[in-house]
Amino acid sequence: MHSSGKNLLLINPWIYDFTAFDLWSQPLGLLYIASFLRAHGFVVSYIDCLRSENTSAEVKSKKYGIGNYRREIVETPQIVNDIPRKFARYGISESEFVGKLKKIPAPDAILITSVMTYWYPGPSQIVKIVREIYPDIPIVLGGIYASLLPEHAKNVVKPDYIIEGPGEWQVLRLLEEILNHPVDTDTEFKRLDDYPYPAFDLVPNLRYICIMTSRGCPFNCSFCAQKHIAAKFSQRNPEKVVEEIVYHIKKYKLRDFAFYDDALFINKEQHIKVILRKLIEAKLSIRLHTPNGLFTRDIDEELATLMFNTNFKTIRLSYETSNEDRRKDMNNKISNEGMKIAVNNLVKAGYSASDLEAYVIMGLPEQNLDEILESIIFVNNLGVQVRLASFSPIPKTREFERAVRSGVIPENIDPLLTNKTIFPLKSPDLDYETFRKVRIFSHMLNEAAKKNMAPFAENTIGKSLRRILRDSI
Ligand code: B12
Ligand code: SF4
Repeated sequence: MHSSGKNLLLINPWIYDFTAFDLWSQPLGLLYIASFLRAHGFVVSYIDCLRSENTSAEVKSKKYGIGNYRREIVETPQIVNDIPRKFARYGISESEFVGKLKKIPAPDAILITSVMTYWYPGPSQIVKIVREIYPDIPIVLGGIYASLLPEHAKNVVKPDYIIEGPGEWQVLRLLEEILNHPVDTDTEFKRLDDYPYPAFDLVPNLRYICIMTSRGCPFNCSFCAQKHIAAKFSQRNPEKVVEEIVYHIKKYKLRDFAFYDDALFINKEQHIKVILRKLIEAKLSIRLHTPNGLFTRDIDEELATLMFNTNFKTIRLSYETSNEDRRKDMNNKISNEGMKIAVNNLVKAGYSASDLEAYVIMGLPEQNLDEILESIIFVNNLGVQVRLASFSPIPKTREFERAVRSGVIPENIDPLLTNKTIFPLKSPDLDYETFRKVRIFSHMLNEAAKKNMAPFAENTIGKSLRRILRDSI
């Protein structure tokens, strides 16, 4: 039994960036919080600044539900205006936002999420606007930026309350207190599997579903902040995961599912393999996607076959770099040999190598151009598509601390300067032009891989081409 009647407004802010793309990107944490609070008697309204019923015609959807957001060029913030690219606000227009704000039932509290640290202008702008319209309503900020940079958020975004880390219980307790509204919490929400499914019914133009089979990760890689965001590593019951997928298929009639797990393949015999076998038994017509990099060392023949048979369409492998020493220093969970074995297993299972993608990281401190090119070539020699990911130091990570210690960045760096488009330019070998050429080079090799060509393979032509390449970039 829950008391009810309190209205909450939940907001997913705009993205301000040089580039943004809807790569199965939902504010999943906020959608979890929405259903959790509904289950405790609150009435929830939702404004998603990135999508709208009205602007849907302007959002070009590509295959599998991903696509571009509506884009509006805005003034580039002073601190990054040396970057020769246009700065934009992605999502609905400000007037559409204000129009929606005025239509919803007057809220008793406003809850705003935040994702990338360098997207803080989004929540900041939202707080300004909602304060003008609802000056006396408490504003709560949570999410990744709020968890990693609470002090910055307090001073710059200026919400009334900040919640760090997993938000379901914390926000419930806070709302009880600030709204003077005790809620009967004699509920069964003790484990992840007890949580109600994320509230996808609130999302305008829902085209895909994001699914989490676990929270957190048992590792602690030098560049990753998950330890400061997610709770202790815990996995859901495989049967419950399949039940959730079946529920969403029935309710939304959608086929595309993207896994949001940090570490999907951990404990694979008891977890992902069981989930996939059950999905096969259920004979569902689905397409699965893993935009987050997968642990390659876990992809044995059986897992590869299960992935093929459950229709994994987007497979992104964590590779990062061909430099084994650096890799050990970063996390030690991938090896060149392990990468070859994983690709072989996936090919044996039925994929063509060029269906697969591998993340290569660029712009790491002290990473030179040769290392990046070698890594791209290694992936291309396997026939796999390269996905360049740009390194940027994330607050609270070892890489961030190292960059501060070595004087590369000040401790209180404006998060805008850690934007993934900008930060790699600080590496000694990479200026904007080189960065652009490396991207073009990897696109060219990706096209070659689609035609089963590896121009830089270990043969005489390949060796000679490598020499020419080094001289020309
Ligand atoms: C899924 C994911 C993605 C997805 C989509 C993300 C999205 N929504 O747009 C994809 C694959 C596209 C992606 C891409 C990237 N990502 Co990413 N991603 C994640 C990941 C693994 C999970 C995020 C998530 O949804 N978790 C699930 C939900 C349930 O948790 P949550 O959001 O934290 O929500 C909880 C709390 O935060 C809180 N909460 C959330 N909102 C609110 C609101 C209120 C009011 C309250 C009270 C509480 C609250 O309660 C929630 C429930 O417990 C995180 C790592 C992590 N463990 O967080 C990295 C992470 C967010 N990504 C990161 C990075 C670096 C990237 C990339 C830049 C990588 C690259 N170099 O290309 C790209 C670029 C993204 C872009 N669009 O520009 C970094 C963030 C760095 C930063 N500076 O902020 C993270 C933290 C990983 C890391 N390396 O440490 N990512
Ligand atoms: S990078 Fe991946 S494996 Fe490493 S700590 Fe983060 S989530 Fe875990």
